Amino acid sequence: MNYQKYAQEFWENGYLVIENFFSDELMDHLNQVILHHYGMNPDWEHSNEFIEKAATEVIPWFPIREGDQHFNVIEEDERLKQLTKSILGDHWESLYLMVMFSKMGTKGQAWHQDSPPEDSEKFNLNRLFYTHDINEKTGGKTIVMPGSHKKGELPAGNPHEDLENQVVLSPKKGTLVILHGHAWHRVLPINGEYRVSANARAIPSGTPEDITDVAVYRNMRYRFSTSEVIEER
Ligand SMILES: O=C(O)CCC(=O)C(=O)O
Ligand SMILES: [Fe+2]
Repeated sequence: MNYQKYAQEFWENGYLVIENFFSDELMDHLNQVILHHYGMNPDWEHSNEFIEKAATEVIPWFPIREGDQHFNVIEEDERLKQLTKSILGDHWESLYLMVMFSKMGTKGQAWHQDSPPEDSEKFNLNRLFYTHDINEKTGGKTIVMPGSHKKGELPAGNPHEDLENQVVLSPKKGTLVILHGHAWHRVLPINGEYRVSANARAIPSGTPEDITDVAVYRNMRYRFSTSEVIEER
């Protein structure tokens, strides 16, 4: 794997897609672990205000934080570590591993940035992997705006509208998507029985651990730790 080339591509576009990064066997196994954890009809965890206003319907789970060992193999993957190091430099750190589950017929996730972009040095790195195919049938495709990690604040506007030059990703089982937290991104509505993604987030050295506490949406900034809208847009 040419880590330097991948890092260059990442810094140019704000994202990177590598198919077949993880094996089908590992992904099938983790998908089972995930479905076992959630069941098919899990309760929402976010406040109703957030779900309505953010137009984001996803239920997070932090398995490693809860002592579940099944996902350690992702954090310990040497290729993923090397790739992360070539992007973030030495002394990068793992932030947390978050699984996201969305039910059939839900909205996906509106356009957002995972953290405010005012300080370009302070950001999280999403290391997303997919335990099942995301396609026309399942819905839930991930949309990214190339180069937007360098464009500052996501413009205010309609939470889910198509934007010119957006790129639609259909990650397959085992695909790794590396995505800058300041890049503008969203997830389309879910058509299949469920949609699952997982994200082993990392940070460059010197980044505050609560970097992802405030997210930027087109209609607000939202603080997760206190469940409050801190700015209307
Ligand atoms: O599930 C995805 O494809 C993207 C999720 C996302 O927005 C994130 O992990 O920051
Ligand atoms: Fe995100």
